[in-house]
Amino acid sequence: MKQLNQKKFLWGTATASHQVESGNFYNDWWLWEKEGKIKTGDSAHPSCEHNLRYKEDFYLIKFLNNNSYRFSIEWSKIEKEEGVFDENEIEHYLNMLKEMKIRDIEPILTLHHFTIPQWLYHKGGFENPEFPEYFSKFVSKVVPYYKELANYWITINEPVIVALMGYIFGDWPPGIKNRKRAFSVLKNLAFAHAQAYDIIKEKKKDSLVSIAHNLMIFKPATWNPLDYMVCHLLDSWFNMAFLKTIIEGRIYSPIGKKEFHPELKNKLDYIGVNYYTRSFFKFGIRGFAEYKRKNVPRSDFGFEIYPEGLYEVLMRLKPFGLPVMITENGMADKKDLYRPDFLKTSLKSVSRAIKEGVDILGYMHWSLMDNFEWVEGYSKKFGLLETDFKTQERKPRGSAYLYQKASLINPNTDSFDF
Ligand code: IFM
Repeated sequence: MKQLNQKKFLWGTATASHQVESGNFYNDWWLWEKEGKIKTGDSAHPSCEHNLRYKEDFYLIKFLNNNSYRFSIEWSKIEKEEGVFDENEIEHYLNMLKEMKIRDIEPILTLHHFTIPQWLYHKGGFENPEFPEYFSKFVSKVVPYYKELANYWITINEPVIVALMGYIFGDWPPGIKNRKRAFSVLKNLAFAHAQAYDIIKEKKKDSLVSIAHNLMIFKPATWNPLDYMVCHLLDSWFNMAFLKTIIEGRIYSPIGKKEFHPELKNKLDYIGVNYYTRSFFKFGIRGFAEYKRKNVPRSDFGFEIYPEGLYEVLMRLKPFGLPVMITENGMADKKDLYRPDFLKTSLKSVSRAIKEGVDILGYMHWSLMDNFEWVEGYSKKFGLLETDFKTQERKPRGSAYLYQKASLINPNTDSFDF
């Protein structure tokens, strides 16, 4: 197994620019919001004003005993017009990085977390065949500013979710329901990632670059072999295809037909994994469908609460022989009723996977504070800290105190005493 010579275990939380910043008026999600597509009618502005309050938020990160923080920079603020880069915005994120350095917080810098600039949206967005080049220009511009302060990079957050929500379900911009177009988006995202990977490595050789990949557990609803077949297919499409494409350099089905592109090969230094839940599936006359089991505990989002699954996904990734970072894990639980146990079991899953030989770099809880949950608005509360959106006060939930204790442990050498 490739080891990254890791000194410390990274403990942190994760956020994304559009979800926590004010003033995000220049991306596709702002247009989506103006079209009335946010179920709750909420606005992403001003959200948590993290762009104005980041120093106080870093104080809270230290209060949690965290030594790391995953955040994203907002492409649409930096490049409001095609090819015109806003130096003030670039500097803003540089200042954030400097403040992290002062506080000994290791940044995990995400370059793209769902949103794209409006000018690119009007040119076809993710489907534009030149999408990888547009993204590369942005990446080439910003990396030189941040490279001295950032070691860990995430090029693209959840590429499969981008394609699924925007091009298959059509619930996210641009609201398309067309599988073929979704697969072409995934192909573009694979090339965009690979080019960004090369740019970052060229500018700073020892950077550690990955994507944040959402992995879900698919379980058959019955003993019917067809249910098993469906789950196997979903696992290979949703979980494996994109990952294998950027590791092996072959464009896996359904994104492609295994055609080999050397420029896509070995483009991960570690695997960033976002894990939330498992789902049951059943084969029927109209194809396959999700089977919602009754009487199982669910989050406020309706996801089954299954923290043991984190161990399963970590073991699923072991054969790739790459270090893994949990780049997101968490649940929507306004009352913090289930989160403490969810957190405990998730962290025990991490410990167990480490004992069984998975090289784990760190764990980032989603999220630091309640924030704008895309089409769900502010209705889903993922924060360790509760956000009062009127006063901007952040208040630790019970789980925050638990996480504070956990973050003092090095799971490579010690076990959790919950
Ligand atoms: O809020 C999102 C995040 O932007 C991407 N991963 C899942 C989170 C919770 O739904």
